[in-house]
Amino acid sequence: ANGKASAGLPDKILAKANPEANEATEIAGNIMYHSKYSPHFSPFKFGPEQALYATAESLRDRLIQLWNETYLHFDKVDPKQTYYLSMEYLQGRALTNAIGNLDLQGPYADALRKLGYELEEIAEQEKDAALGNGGLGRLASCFLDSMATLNLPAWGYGLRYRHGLFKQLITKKGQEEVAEDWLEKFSPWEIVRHDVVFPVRFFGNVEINPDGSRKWVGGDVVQALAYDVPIPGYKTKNTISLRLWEAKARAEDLDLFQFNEGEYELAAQLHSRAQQICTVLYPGDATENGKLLRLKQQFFLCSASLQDIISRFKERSTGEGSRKWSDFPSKVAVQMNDTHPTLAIPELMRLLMDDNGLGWDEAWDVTSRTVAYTNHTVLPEALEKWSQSLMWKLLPRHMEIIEEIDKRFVQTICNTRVDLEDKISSLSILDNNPQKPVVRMANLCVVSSHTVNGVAQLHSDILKAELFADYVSIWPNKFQNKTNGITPRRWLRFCSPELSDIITKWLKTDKWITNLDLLTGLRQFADNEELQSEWASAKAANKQRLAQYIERVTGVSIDPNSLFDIQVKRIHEYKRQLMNILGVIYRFKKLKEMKPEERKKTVPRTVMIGGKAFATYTNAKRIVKLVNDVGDIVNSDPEVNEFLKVVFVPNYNVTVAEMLIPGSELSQHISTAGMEASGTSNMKFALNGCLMIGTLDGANVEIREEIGEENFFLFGATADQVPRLRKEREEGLFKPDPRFEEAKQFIKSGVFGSYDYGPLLDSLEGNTGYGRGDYFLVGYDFPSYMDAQAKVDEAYKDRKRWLKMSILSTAGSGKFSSDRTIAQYAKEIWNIEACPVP
Ligand code: NBG
Repeated sequence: ANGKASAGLPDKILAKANPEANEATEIAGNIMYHSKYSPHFSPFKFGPEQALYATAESLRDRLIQLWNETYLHFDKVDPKQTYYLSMEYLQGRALTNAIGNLDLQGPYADALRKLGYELEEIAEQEKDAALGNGGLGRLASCFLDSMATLNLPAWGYGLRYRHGLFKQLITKKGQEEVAEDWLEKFSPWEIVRHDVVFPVRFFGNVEINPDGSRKWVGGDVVQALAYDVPIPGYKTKNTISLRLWEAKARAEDLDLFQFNEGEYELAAQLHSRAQQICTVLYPGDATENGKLLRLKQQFFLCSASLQDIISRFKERSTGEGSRKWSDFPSKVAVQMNDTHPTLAIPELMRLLMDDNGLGWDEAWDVTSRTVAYTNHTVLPEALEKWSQSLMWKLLPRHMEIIEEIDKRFVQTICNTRVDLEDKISSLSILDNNPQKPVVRMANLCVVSSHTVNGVAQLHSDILKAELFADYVSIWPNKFQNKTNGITPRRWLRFCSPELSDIITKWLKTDKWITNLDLLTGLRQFADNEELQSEWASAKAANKQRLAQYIERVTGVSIDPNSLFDIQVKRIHEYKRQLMNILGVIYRFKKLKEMKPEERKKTVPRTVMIGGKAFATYTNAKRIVKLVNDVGDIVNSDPEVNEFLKVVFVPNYNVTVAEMLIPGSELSQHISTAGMEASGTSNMKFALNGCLMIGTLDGANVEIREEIGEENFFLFGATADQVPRLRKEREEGLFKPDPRFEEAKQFIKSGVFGSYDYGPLLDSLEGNTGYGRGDYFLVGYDFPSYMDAQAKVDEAYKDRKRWLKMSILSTAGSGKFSSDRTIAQYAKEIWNIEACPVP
């Protein structure tokens, strides 16, 4: 019963005839109800934007219901619950995901059609919630989807940043940053909890009570107010919470006297200081003020979340009589997503000792059995170190606690491990170097956590063998690996429905959506011509859609029959977008030198590169500029542009990824071995049948193992060779490949414009400002990279072979479901069990 054919008939009569229509009618009614009675716009308007908000609110009704049922069920069963603390979540859009997870795709599409809209068109209206930077933030969001889907008692905690990650504009100057505005109107998904408010203190001093206990007093107190974003599981009632904190001042913090004296700013200074906390994600930290603000953000997240966790622990204990604090670790698991929430450790200690009267030993026992830490990088610049003086100023009581943890740790080492005595200065938490005394957050995490994990096998091995080697000798069982994963709902089922349907058809089940290992069932059909042709047409449709998108956002028209080659991730020298573009430059030069009939024999390629550079990371911004300049020249070259196009995809985010990944054929994961902890886009691409060119780094290693080495274009040095190669490079023993020299020379010749690429090119030479020339070994890996690229071209010419490899990529991606990752965290780190709502 579609809207048009049945026009005129009362919906109630139709509804009886067909239950699907019944649901669609009800939904349409609900959408109209919200448009009318939860108004955010002038009445009588129902454009696409109004339709989006009303549709989202109609879904939110269901989510609230499910959230409540889940909460009550957890309350009743009282299972051990995990709390995932993360400064970042990259949720992206939520509409398609919510409709899909609630299994309401058909009814919602019908309902909107009745109202004159296509579901896709309405979904396009939604803003992308980007409360994070890159892989680490998106990982947290994938984890929430899996926690809900696996019915696990688990919640996420984060901050409700007013402005998410900046919007990237590409101008003649290169990247420009503009404030992002996901809350410009409002978010239809969040539910404010005016009754969930906790005070968070900053500055002040420590007082000693008559009984010797200590108390943190004075300073500024701001209020943390909870906003819940419901996270629905896939085809389950369980709906968990992403609880985001917002900072607020109290009414009485406004100094009315000063205000009436005309001192408006002074009068409202507490309000404005509170407001700053959640204004932006990652405020610049070059200044002292910036550092202070970041530390405030971290503490704000930790303090509010732990107060909330403790109050829930107390609340739930009333049911079965008084519960002992020693039970806390069997009811609560706290996972720290990288070192950003490290302050959870001293804050939990403080809350236990100063507010709840526990002694040190008891508080330490509870804390160290509760918290666990995930490390996401070995890059030294990303291992957080906070200045001790800043910490004393902002968090005096926490510094006392950290000092005590450190003192006791060092004492234990001295007493039990004489062999480690000369290592103490690097193992201790406090680095008391008089030039620059700091707190080493990773050390605090390792010393205090019951479990520490890396995010891919190679990364975890490196942690154990290098970064944390001495700790391993103290606590051999503390260290684990949890290879990252991605949610197959967002990253295949919803972003590529065509391919999903084909998979379901051939596997004769859609159970793969929650049991991704079933994809191996595709292997037996990898050579099947019928599957191959269906596969090719789904891929072609996705490429077509992508080509239209690219033309719309960049104005560049690309050939849907060319090989779509994509590298999208944060711009960073270790990720080596520079190597990619140097390869493109070399290809361009060779194409220029060819005769027309020779060119015709080459495989046409469209190279797409996207990603944001941190605002103050100059070399990364130069890379963005270079890619854009190369694109301008190549795309307008009439001899070559039929065979090569280069596109910089602006403003890469989750939404853009959902468009790019399904349409990709080759993706690049080409970091210097040992530097990319895991990577997660590599998993998304592989799952979507995209072949990879890559180094033996991060999760690439495991992906290659799973999909088969013959289906992976491997090149480059291995992690264990890197130190020697760097040394040789420094000693001038490195002989560059002529192709590498030619590509660099071509840039220097000025073909790509007058921008000064000197500093960027210098970074590839022996003596740069760092004194560590070509630290990322672009020069060393370039020849094997180019050889691997030649193999890609060869393979692409053989359509059947390529399609087979593509099917095998998808078939081998089962391991990389975040359901598998989260099930392992649940069993091996958190010790929690599923708690499905009946
Ligand atoms: C990033 C790593 C990636 C990894 C993600 C998620 C940080 C600090 N680390 O390789 O660089 O995939 O974390 O684990 O953002």
